[in-house]
Amino acid sequence: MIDEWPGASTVGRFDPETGVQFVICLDSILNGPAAGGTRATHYADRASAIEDAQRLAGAMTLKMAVCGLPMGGGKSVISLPVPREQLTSREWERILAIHAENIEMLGGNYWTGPDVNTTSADMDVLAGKTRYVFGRSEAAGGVGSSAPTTALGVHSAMRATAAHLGWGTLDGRTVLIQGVGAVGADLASRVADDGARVIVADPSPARLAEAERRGYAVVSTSDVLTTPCDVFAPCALGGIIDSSVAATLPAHAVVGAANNPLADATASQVLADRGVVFAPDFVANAGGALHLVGREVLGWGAEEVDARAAGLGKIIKAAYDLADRERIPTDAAARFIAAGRSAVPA
Ligand code: NAI
Ligand code: PHE
Ligand code: K
Repeated sequence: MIDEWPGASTVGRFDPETGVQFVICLDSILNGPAAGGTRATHYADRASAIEDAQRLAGAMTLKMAVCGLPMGGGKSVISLPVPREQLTSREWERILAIHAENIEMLGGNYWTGPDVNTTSADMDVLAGKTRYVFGRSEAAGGVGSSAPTTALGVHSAMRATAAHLGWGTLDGRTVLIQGVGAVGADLASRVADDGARVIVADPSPARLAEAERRGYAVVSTSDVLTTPCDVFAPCALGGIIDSSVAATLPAHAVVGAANNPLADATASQVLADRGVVFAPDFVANAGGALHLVGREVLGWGAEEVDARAAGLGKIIKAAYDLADRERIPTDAAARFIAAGRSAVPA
């Protein structure tokens, strides 16, 4: 996968004591230091960990570029031999210490932040050993979780999609949210406030109980891709829509927070051919980057950040219009927009 990757650099390290593989990918530093979160999860093998880190880093480059943020794209993957919850706190401390050392070695060319299975508390720990960390807790002088701003941006993208499809608003529409974690739960309450009927799926019994308390319908995680809805919102993990899912997904639009929800290169064309509108993930979920980079690098206040996240729908709309005009998939259109705003090639 290194042979085929046009990115700037991939660095790796193995820790024999914990059995953890560390990967940091710098996709691009053309617009500034590469930035992107730290994902801690289990992968089948080292090649899949590297490949995921590379694809996630590529999405970060596009996300920063499309928002005009002065950063490149990067990502860290901490590939765990066991699920995150099975690690002892000692092991996790050791893992974070090694990760911090790896980041420090990159000398500021890579800045990390929270991602799947890492939190602001983990960023506080990393920050004890390296300064190249976004999203520390507010108590430790950071700007805390980026999830609320991410949800705000996804909501804006969903509203723009409803307008584009001629629905006007989300009132009376069915929105199926895959994953009601930090972003998905916040998104659910936003679209419910717009009058949408919310359906959720999540493997966590506690999260489902909360969803039911709020009056949302629930479907099993295995039925997510076959349950009819107006908008499908992937807010769990990526890689869920391959070309065959794209050919059958019973939705009018896909608008969510998950990075890289499309699993192969033709899925977006297959969706487009069926008239299923796809909101490019690296635009729809850019609220988190706006929060972290806007507040911690550019010195924006919370209102400025929220106004920009609420404006992501305008970029989504521009991508839809360009896609219609040029007869190209919406993600390709958004790449052109990103390239036009930065040094990143289309
Ligand atoms: P989270 O970890 O708080 O929530 C993920 C939720 O998905 C959890 O409730 C989990 O139980 C659920 N889940 C896991 N497997 C599932 C499955 N097979 N079906 C349905 N649900 C499943 O994560 P968070 O922060 O809400 O992020 C969600 C996604 O959005 C991730 O892919 C993340 O990379 C992406 N994202 C998050 C940003 C942020 O600021 N938090 C920014 C940009 C992207
Ligand atoms: N991991 C989040 C994302 O994918 C938030 C993040 C943004 C983390 C920028 C670090 C830097 O957008
Ligand atoms: K997280």
